[in-house]
Amino acid sequence: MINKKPLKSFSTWTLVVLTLSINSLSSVVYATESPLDTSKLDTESQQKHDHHNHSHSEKELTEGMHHSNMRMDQEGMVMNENKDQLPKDCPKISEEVTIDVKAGVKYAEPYPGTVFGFDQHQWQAKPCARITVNLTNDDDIRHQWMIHGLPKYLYPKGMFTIEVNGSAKKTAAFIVPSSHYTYLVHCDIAQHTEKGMKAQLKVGNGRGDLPSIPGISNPAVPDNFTTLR
Ligand SMILES: [Cu+2]
Repeated sequence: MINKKPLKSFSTWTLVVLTLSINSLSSVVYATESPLDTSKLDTESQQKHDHHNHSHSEKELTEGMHHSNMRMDQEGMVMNENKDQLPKDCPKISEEVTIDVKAGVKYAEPYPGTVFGFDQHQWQAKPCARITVNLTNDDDIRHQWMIHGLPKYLYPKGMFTIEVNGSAKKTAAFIVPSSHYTYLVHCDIAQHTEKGMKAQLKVGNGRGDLPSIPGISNPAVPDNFTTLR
């Protein structure tokens, strides 16, 4: 009995220690392997997910370029550029016109009541001219040179747009049709049109002046600061 008891207690102790060791060992193994496995899986699935998203956005971008004729990068965006498709009423390109235009708050200074501006507010071109626009943005915000009223079979929604994000320059070209017309040019960022970023492109004889072009025409609805008495 005396011999057996220590043996029994020893064996019980050994069993406890063994069990504890196995438990802690397995939990160590579990603790080291399990999170590794999980993180590995997470990373893999994340990579797959990222890859999926990446290819998806690339596809969307390509589709966008195809459908709306848009190219974009970190510096900005060009929509509906047309360097070579002649409008159907134009037998050939009549002349090459280059418009170097600057955009920024400093160009609003000569025009009271405006905040944003272009350095020029009017341009001239012959019917069927190819016009290359170099838009330089001197501000740290977005500005656009957006023209409306072009033939919709060449320019979706009748628009051609250059947008520059912050201080940079972007170039793109378009071809005007044969009609004599005055086209509206503006920056469509909220409040910029209203606060001075409005201009006109006259093709041929044009069709009069558009209202509220800084330095060119009076506003359609003038500001009235008369105090009510
Ligand atoms: Cu703007």
